[in-house]
This record gives sequence, structure tokens and C-alpha cells, in this order.
Amino acid sequence: MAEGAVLLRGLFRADEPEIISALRAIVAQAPFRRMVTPGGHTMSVAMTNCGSKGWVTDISGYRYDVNDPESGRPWPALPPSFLDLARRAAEQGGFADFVPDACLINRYVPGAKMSLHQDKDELDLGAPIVSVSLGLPAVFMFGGLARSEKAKRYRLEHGDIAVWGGPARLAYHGVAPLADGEHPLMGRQRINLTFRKVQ
Ligand code: MD6
Ligand code: FE
Repeated sequence: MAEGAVLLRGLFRADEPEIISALRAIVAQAPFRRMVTPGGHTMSVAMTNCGSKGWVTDISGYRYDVNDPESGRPWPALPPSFLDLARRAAEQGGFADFVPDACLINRYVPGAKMSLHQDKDELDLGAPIVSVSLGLPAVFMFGGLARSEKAKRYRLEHGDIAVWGGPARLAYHGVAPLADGEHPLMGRQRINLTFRKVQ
């Protein structure tokens, strides 16, 4: 997509059922919820997390929190199947030995979208982000380092993985409103796992 940002197609293998069942177990412990931005706007995308840190937003701002604010308990652990997939993808993308400590899980229903943003709440901007798509296809918008740069559009399907770091780490990006549909394994939704190294 750009220097430092690659799109890997169809990276699921025999691990696919394990990834999906691990995802279900996480969501049973830490359900999806729609968070409020500092501007007071409720996001159309519902979110949860796993790993030692979870990304949250509320009226007071964006942050990483060791606890789920809904339950007051730590986020579910990163499952070995997730870690394996993230490491394998990062390596194919040119980033060896990626060990994430956080995984933000986004859920899009038809019509949900993510406005153009930068991911800059992580302390370790040297590590890449690995972003895994499941379920319904989406249009990913990938711009430049300034919000005003025109974004390119890419179709992301179930099993596609974007690996993103180096000179692209702070590129603006977003997701266009999800088109309606029914995915054979995931139903009427798109789920995105973004693995980060926060600290
Ligand atoms: C999504 N992804 O695909 C939203 N951020 O649902 C992101 O915001 C994202 O895919 C940083 C790097 C890769 C991403
Ligand atoms: Fe992002």
C-alpha cells in the first residue's frame, strides 16, 4: 500500500477455527461495547480488547487501560493462536520478532464506519501494527501523513492482513461504511483484530 505498509491476502490456514473460537471466548468475557469519543460522539464501531493493555475512549480522552472499565477486571489474555498469527504476518511484512501486548477488536455491523485517524497512542512507534480482517468485506481507506492527503481505497476480505509500520506507522486511515451482507462463518458483521505493542 505504501513504504512500510503491506497487504497480505488470505493468511488463515488450519488455525482459522481456533482463531474464531478464541475470539468467541474473549467476547464472552469482555463483550463488545460502543465507546464515546472525547468529543461526546458514540462510535458506530463496537470494541473490546485482549492482552495486558486495552485501548479505550470515553469523554475524558483516549488511553490504554490494564482493566476493562465495564467489569473492572483485566482484559482477557492474548490467546496463543492470535500471537502466532500476528507474528507470522509481521514476519512476512518484514518485521521479525513482533510480540504484541495489546489487541483491539473492532466489530462493524452494516453502516458502521471508522473515520480517518492516526494510531498514535502507543509508546513504541518502532513496532508495526498487524491488522486482521474477519467476516464481511470492507473498504479500507489509506491516506498519507497529513489528513488532507487523498486516501487510496482497498477491499479487505476475511483472512486479509495489513502489516503497517516504519514510515507508514502514522499514516491516516479509516474504514468506509460497511455494506450489508452475510458471511458464511461470521454472519452479518466484520471483525478486525489490530495487534499493537503499546510499551
Ligand atoms: C479496521 N483498522 O480495519 C480499522 N489501524 O477496522 C485500523 O484502524 C488500523 O487496520 C492501524 C493499522 C491498521 C489498521
Ligand atoms: Fe487505526
